[in-house]
Amino acid sequence: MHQIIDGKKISAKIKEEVKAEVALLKEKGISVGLAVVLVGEDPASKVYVGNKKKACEALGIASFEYLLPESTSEDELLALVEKLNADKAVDGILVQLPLPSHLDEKKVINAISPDKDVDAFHPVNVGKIMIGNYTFAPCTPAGIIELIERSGISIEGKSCVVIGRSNIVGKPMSMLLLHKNATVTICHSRTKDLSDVVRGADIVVAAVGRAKFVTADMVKDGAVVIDVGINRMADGKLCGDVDFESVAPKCSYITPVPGGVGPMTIAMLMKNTVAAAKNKI
Ligand code: L34
Repeated sequence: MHQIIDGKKISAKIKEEVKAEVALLKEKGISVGLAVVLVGEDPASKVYVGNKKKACEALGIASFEYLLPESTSEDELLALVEKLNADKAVDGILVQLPLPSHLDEKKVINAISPDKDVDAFHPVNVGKIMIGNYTFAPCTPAGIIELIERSGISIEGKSCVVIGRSNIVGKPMSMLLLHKNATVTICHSRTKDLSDVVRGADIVVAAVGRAKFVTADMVKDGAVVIDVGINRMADGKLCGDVDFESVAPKCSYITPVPGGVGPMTIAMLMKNTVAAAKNKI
């Protein structure tokens, strides 16, 4: 029988822990603040940014939301980042990705102070993750580690296959699993015999961005399957990168979409923001 890993439940627990920490800091006269910047009108991004604001409010974290028009210039965005870098009330800065195509994501990420980079996308923080000595782990991969460990699954020595090599998920995910002493393989669009590689995995993390990419024939009996995909179908429903219906019966554990990895990303963002606030002490 497979068990469904409930990301909503686990994220609620983490948020309770973070809320208690925020309250403790408040007693010491230390406030916690997060600035979230969204450029443009992407409907999915609006939902995610809205969820981040709600989480801040529920946890007692001050939320500074900047909803900028699609027409925002790079200079304007960089000027805002500079202002937030200097603002003592702001502990964390998050520029929601993807940015409209006229804005250079690399340049914008580079402008964020590494001390406030709660996404851990700045090259300094990426380097720290590589070395294994870091304050911020990127929210989605960090949330996945929590999902696995809080479900009582041990990572050490396991064969983990990450499908996808993005800077946001695939690459940092592989590093975090490696730090947990897993044997890690990264698959991508040029991987030969991808199905064979995935079939060898004890733990599969699917971050491809293609609906129902992982099918039952690709998954070993008893595997743990983590689905990072959020694909919007024509009927408006969300669908993961895993064909849940057919894959679930073969798994020991599987995450649903929605209600799996997504809520964990937000919980870990809250945790990183508190870590940033503690760092300024
Ligand atoms: N800078 N950009 C930056 N940082 C991030 O960490 C993100 N990400 C990804 C996109 N761009 C980013 C997010 O916040 C993805 N992401 C994210 C955040 C929250 C949720 C999903 C992705 C989420 O709340 N998911 C819900 C469903 C929401 C819905 O109904 O659409 C879930 O249960 O999966």
